[in-house]
Amino acid sequence: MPKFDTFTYTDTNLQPDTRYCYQIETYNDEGARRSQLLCTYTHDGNAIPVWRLQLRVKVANLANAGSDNPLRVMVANNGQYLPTETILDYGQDDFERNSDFTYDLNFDDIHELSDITDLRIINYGNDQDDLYISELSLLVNQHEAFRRNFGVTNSSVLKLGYYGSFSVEHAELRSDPTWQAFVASSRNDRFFNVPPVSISDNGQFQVVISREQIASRIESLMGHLLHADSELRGRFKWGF
Ligand SMILES: [Ca+2]
Ligand SMILES: [Ca+2]
Repeated sequence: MPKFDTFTYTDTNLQPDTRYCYQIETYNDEGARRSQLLCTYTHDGNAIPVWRLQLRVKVANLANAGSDNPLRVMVANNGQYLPTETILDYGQDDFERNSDFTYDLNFDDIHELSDITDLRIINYGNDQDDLYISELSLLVNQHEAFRRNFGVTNSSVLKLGYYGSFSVEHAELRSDPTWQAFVASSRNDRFFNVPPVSISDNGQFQVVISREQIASRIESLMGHLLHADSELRGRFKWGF
């Protein structure tokens, strides 16, 4: 296309849940120039809603397995949006040896299941404090949608050193048996992804948010902001 023109292009006949990359070439009398590649994924066509996203972390029962560092979690790095990030730090002693805890995650730009294109966790802190993980699960709508079991021995557990990270890319996520079972249940059971509801006095459906859920989501958001918000960072910490 000529420089300084604007245009719209709609690609058609795309495959579902597939990564596509685009590049624009502009030109004038002096030659042509290409943009960077911009990539994103198509939706899978199932339109499975997401109303809660959680990460379960089981810390290994081994010496030095626990960590005082927060865990940075990034999902949906699909190229269209920045990854949706949560820095996990609840008002408790997190990631203690042999602990098993489920954290809420932010899901701002995740509207449906297939927006979850990848998962990445990072041992995020200033201290050289390794974290050893035995099991990881991603929960969507309070059901397990991905699981990785690293076993319990020193040679098998996932070891996250100083800023060490673990990533699950698109193909691995989609081929995970837990993911496939989640999608199958979503397609076969129309109530599988419906949040708890009750009927109000005037006959309307109301979504029921449990005290556990509201407390956990606020605790997750506050812990995230203590690290992510420049106004709060370093000025506040949880007391316990
Ligand atoms: Ca904490
Ligand atoms: Ca440690």
